[in-house]
Amino acid sequence: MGSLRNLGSVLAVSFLVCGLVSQAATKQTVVEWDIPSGPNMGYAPATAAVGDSIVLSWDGVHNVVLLPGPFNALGDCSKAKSAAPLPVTQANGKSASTVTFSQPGTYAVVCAVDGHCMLGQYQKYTVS
Ligand SMILES: [Cu+2]
Repeated sequence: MGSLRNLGSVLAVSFLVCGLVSQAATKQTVVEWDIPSGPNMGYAPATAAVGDSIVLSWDGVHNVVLLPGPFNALGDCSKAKSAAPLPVTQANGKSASTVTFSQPGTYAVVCAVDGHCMLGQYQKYTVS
């Protein structure tokens, strides 16, 4: 009986450790989503791991499209128009969409509202 109880304790600790490890392994980043302005025009390219998510949060009229593959704003902003924007949630007067990376690769997170992408409202991600 004692050994069964020990086994139970070991399993409980194992599940706890696994839970902590998996929580630490994925990251959620919040990005204020807008047409960039100021001296550093545009969003700096970023890296992420599979399972990480990006919450893009905004006021006003924007949306979020996830484009897989290499991205060059000059040629590829127009692709965002034909892709479906991600679902939007509303909270505290702000809108938000969440991108969760499920596969490694290169991606661009893009606003498909007219002209916003060409004004720099996109961010490239390398996911590994
Ligand atoms: Cu926009």
